[in-house]
Amino acid sequence: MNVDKLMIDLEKKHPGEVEYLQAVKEVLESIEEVYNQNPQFEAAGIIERLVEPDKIITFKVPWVDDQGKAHVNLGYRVQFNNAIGPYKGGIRFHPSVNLSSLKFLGFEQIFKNSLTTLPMGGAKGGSDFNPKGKSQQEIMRFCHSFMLQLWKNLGPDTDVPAGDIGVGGREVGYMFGMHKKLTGEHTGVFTGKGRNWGGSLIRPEATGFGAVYFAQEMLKAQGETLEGKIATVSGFGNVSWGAIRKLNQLGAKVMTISGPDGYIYDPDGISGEKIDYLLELRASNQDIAKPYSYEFSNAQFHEGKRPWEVKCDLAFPCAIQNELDENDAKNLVKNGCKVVSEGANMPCVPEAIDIFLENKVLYGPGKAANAGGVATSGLEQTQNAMKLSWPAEEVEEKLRQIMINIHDACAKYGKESDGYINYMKGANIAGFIKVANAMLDQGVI
Ligand code: NDP
Ligand code: 2IT
Repeated sequence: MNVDKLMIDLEKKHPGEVEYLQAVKEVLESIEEVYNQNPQFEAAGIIERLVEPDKIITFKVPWVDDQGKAHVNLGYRVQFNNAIGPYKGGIRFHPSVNLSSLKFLGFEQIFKNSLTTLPMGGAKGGSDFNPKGKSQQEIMRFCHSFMLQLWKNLGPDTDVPAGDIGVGGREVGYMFGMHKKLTGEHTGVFTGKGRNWGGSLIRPEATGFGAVYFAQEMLKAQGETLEGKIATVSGFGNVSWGAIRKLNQLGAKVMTISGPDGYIYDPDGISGEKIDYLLELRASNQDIAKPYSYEFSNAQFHEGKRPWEVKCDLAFPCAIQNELDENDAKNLVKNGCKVVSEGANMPCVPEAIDIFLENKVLYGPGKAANAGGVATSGLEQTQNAMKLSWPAEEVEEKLRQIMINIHDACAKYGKESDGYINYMKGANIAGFIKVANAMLDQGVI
């Protein structure tokens, strides 16, 4: 494999798909050596087949707002690779959604799902629909229309979506409901379902919990713990919420949350009733930053800024891709940050990752650190197939063990001669090998 040549060819085929090309390049650079040591991969064209999705479904999503006006959004499902299991991955509703962002997310999902050790292929879907400011009825109509187009491509053994940005339990409920009506079947075709109709008891918090467990393992490998550590977190969505709760439980202090408009710094720490208050604001579809700083007077809102300028031991980017740039990485290193655990998918730009690796920061890439969400989705699928429900403690213990196993797989392939663990390299190699071997076994299809 020649990474430069492959990237030039891909850029020609998919011009302007910036996020997708960024995600592919990172994986190719990490696996190049292993790939070239295994000529059977080259002979079977594994990489050329792996970088192109199996199938892309695109459709329009017409819907009517509360004033009776019609709108049209674009809908997609990128079914990337199902070598090790049925397609699996979230659905994102956000104005930035386009084919490039969903291809990057679907590509990352292949390796992430492989790392969980569960039988799940990689996929992602979504729409450029913006749920912000929409009424409950508008969201329901949109979700129903989206599913009317997509349902034929899904199934518990075919493709199993879940949530992502802008899609939580409510949206999964509406999409599942329409799927159930069209098929007449109540199956595990979605994960992140309601807790009393098939959902795993800790799926909403699982991604954030997992990102903290991953950070805990990275620290443990250096003989350290989370106790007393200062953490910065970005976003305040599903993933950030889970991360903040678990950080507090394990003795760390959380100083920040953020939104697209800026970040909140709370010197007293964000915990307990403050988290409940934030959840209430979020549920009522309000902006959270300003009301929070009025309610808790020591908190400061830094408009237009990102939390990475705050001194911390641990950083958890949990919002969106490319939200932490080279300067942010320099600031974190200068301020003594030891651990970066990505709750979001690809939140750090490549130049920021280089800075972390050069400075021996413990950097947990999203495909490993945030795999707890999809892993718990995999557990939900298992429970649905068995027609059983496991208690929350049992699911969380399985999740914790999966995160330990992912950490160890990354360490196995990412350990360098001086003992530093390059988790990015380790995650890419460990995730890749399993999928590549499955593709070899199944022939050129
Ligand atoms: P949510 O929609 O629940 O939350 C997203 C949060 O990020 C919101 O607080 C949002 O603010 C904020 N945000 C959006 N854009 C920006 C920006 N440009 N700068 C700062 N903050 C921003 O999504 P999730 O928590 O589910 O997802 C967050 C990330 O985690 C995504 O990268 C997703 O792909 C990844 N992920 C999610 C998993 C899951 O299980 N949900 C699993 C694995 C990864 P506002 O609401 O004000 O727009
Ligand atoms: O990025 C992700 O891993 C998710 N949004 C969760 C996917 C899933 O199927 O649970």
